[in-house]
Amino acid sequence: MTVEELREKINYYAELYYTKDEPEISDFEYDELMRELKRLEAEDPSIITPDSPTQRVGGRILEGFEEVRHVVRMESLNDVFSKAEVIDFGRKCEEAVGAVQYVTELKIDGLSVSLEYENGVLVRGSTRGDGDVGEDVTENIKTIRSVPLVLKEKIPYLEVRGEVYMPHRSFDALNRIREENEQPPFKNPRNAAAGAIRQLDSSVAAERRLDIFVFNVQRAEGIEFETHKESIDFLGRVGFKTIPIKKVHETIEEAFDEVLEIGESRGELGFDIDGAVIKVNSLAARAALGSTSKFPRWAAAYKFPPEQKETKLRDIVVQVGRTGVLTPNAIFDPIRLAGTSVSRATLHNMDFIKERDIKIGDVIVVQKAGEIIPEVVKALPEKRSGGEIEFEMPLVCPICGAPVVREEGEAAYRCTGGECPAQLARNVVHFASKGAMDIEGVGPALVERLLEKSLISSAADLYYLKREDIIPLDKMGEKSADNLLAAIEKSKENDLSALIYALGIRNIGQKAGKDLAKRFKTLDNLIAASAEDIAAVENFAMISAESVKSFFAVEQNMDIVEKLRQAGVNFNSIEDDAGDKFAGMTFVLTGTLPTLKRDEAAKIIEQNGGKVAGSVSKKTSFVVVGADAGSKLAKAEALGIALLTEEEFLKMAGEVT
Ligand code: 3BD
Repeated sequence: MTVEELREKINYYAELYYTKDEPEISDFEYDELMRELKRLEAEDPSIITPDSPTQRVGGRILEGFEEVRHVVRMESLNDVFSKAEVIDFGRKCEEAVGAVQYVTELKIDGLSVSLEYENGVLVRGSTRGDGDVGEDVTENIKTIRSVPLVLKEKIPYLEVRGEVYMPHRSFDALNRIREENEQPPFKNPRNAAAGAIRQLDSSVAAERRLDIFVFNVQRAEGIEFETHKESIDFLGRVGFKTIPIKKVHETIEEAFDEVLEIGESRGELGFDIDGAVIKVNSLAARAALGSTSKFPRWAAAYKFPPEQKETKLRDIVVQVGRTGVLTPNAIFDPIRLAGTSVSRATLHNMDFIKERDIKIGDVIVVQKAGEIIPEVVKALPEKRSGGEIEFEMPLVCPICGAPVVREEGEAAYRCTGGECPAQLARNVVHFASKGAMDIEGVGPALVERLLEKSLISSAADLYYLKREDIIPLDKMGEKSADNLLAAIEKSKENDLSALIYALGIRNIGQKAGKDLAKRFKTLDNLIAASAEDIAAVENFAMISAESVKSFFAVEQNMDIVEKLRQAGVNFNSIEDDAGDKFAGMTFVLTGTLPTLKRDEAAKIIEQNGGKVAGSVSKKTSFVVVGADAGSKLAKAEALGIALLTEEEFLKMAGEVT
């Protein structure tokens, strides 16, 4: 088989799998073919073609996105919320242009993009932006397997519009991985898709497994259509995955019936829709109807009301969050909403329960709106039998037994226990977080497990963990245990500023940690300092100074300090503070520097009292330019900002002579 034949074969199976959803060979067989193609292309890169399926894995890393001016404006949609409004929409169309036919489409809950093809080759993919100007996200668009890189019919020019979305399967897989890596999960597929399409590193976008439905021809040269359906059929023929058009309707009522059918099926689609769109089919009628300043008069989007169901509230349980706040949660008989089973929802706080007059035993209405998270809408008091029980906040914390208080003017009830396990977890996570002791691998999940097994009772105990303690923790292999111990060990050498911040003293953030370390040089000096000494530090308020004093006045906190000292944690200021050469100056780094890594250059700037910014503006003092610099360099040149090579920069900093 020649490379061309192999490529054709893969593209054929890929289209069946990704675009038509009718796989003909197993994943294994497909992977085999891909591996072979990759091998051949690696041997001789000159044979790589733009439509090679190997070109979808991403890898290019951009500095930013270029602007794209949309030649044909990416219009909005007119939202309607009731059958009456839909009928009214139809009446207006027909009053203006006479009888028309309608089509009904799913309204995919994703983000709108434009795809442009020259002579059948994908040349650009861009976001909608404000409708006139979007961003060039071609590299990320190419990673979407159902986007054809080359069309089956090579017309001179074609621009189509589609909706990029994340299928439930991709979303679930992504959040599972994020959870394993102790990253916060995405709230819903839409947010996850939006995050993926704006990745500067396209290999990240490739992993997110986005998909697309195409729904409109924006511009075409070399072909003409009479109806929307015809244009969509054409798009399907040349290789796009299109929103299916089931039927052409003769009346608006009939079109609305299909809207309701779509509403019924929304739980079974495998992706989120937030409504249905009704469009006039004839393109001549569309042209005659035209657009308002915002949206076309020939289309209407019907938004589905959130799905609601009744169930019985069995119990209200209280959760203690990491900040000590008590949150009541509703536990109810499981119901299916928007495709998943739910039996639990937050009741937020006591005010929420009082305002809605919710009692344990009530029949309640639960809904899932745009967000994936279910919420309790109301109770139905007319369905009470008399045995319902009023909920009361516990007077003591269900976790540690310390008194619970409600502070004046606050909705929240809070646990006062300084050593409440719920707060302890938060303190340890903070201690190990980035900017604090920066111990990789110590996140909420691990800390919870360590606390559960009583392996730690404070952050300082992290330094006393033994290999044999942590290997048995689930999901922890020998390798990860060793990595964890190495990360903990390494953190002992951190600068005093990180340690001060890591202690979690009220009102003492990262900046305050740095200022205190600079002024007092050792932790013992800081402990011995008076509130006045501390308040004399530049930018320091008395209240922060008092927080420091009261922190070290608590016996348990001093125990932690002693444990840290015993473990060999560094208590001294070691950040060599090169001076204030760059005081008041803002630097922007762009491109690849010959010897310095980005964070190394940033460190030099900060140690000299300067600031590092992410983008060039009039306030930028210098731009340090490396190889392959992109838009930032152009902007600096346009604004007349001084440019530096790495060498010039190092000279300025006094690092070289
Ligand atoms: C869909 C406009 C027209 C071509 C303008 C009639 C508003 C998002 O599945 N048709 C669809 C879908 C969206 C559409 C049109 N047909 N516009 C359509 C759409 N089947 N989601 N949209 N959009 C796309 C938007 N996006 C961001 C900000 C404001 N508006």
